[in-house]
Amino acid sequence: TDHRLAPDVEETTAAIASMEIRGAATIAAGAAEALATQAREADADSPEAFRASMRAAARRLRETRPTAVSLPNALRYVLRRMEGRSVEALRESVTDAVAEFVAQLDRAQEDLGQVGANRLADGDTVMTHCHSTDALACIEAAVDQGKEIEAIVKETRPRNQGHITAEQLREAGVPVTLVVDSAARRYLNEADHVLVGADSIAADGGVINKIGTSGLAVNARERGVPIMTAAQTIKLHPETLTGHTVEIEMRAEDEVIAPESREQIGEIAVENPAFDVTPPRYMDAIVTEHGQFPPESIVTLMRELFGEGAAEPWAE
Ligand code: RUB
Repeated sequence: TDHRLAPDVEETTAAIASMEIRGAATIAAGAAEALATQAREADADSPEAFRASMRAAARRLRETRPTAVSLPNALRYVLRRMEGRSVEALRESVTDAVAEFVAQLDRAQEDLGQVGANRLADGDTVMTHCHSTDALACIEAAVDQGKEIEAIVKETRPRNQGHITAEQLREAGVPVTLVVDSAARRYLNEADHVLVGADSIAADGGVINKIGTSGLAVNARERGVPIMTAAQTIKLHPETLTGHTVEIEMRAEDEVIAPESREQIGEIAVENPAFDVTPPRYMDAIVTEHGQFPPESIVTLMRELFGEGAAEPWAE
């Protein structure tokens, strides 16, 4: 059967794939809002057709990028709350669930920001990697508490999300020093904390985040600089409870090297993994809206919040 997707859903799908919408929390909010759009615009003539079109939209959204678990977690949250005997009732249950999900996402970020801010002292310098709204929430909360914070921002090749971080920190009144990724170890001498986000957190406490996070964590440990991950619980990866691993997205090689340069070099391989895994022993704390956890004990929270292990709600 042909489950036509609302044009806005197609647009969101393309925007996530092209990284116009990016970062795990923002992807989750975008996907949830696309489900609300689908619910509003689906011209289903029966409850079954409506449900089928919602599942089709969820499957399409899910296929966009593989690593940030906040995306399937958002889709699960909404579809599991879809209920009603009429199309109208179903539609309302979806739009209500989306509104609740997005509000919860914002509240979680605010709450974890307070927790993360408590780890930062007046006068501290924080080193960042990539662009994480959860990580920025910690620095912004610290600034709101009246602490003076400075930042050393890694540019984060190949896509330079560090530029977004630099701009947002500057807007928050934080003095920023931008450095190339390979300068990170040198500048760890001047950092009191390393603060990163997460796309997924595995049951063993492994943190999956932008490529380069694991090397940064090892260097930070060697320098004695504490490193924390700011990650609301939507980043917990339920499938890792049953032994699955987190898929690391491989992106296009033209993000790494321009086609002309590559042609000039000749026959070489280019690889572009977007994420890596930081083993729990190199991470000091995972900061969530439920407080901070040593990575090794995050599994308790994961079981509590995601332990149900039901069938995927978008299955055909
Ligand atoms: C973004 C990235 C971010 C996490 C957390 O990668 O690795 O650190 O997604 O972000 P990309 P947030 O740019 O490839 O999406 O805290 O905003 O969820």
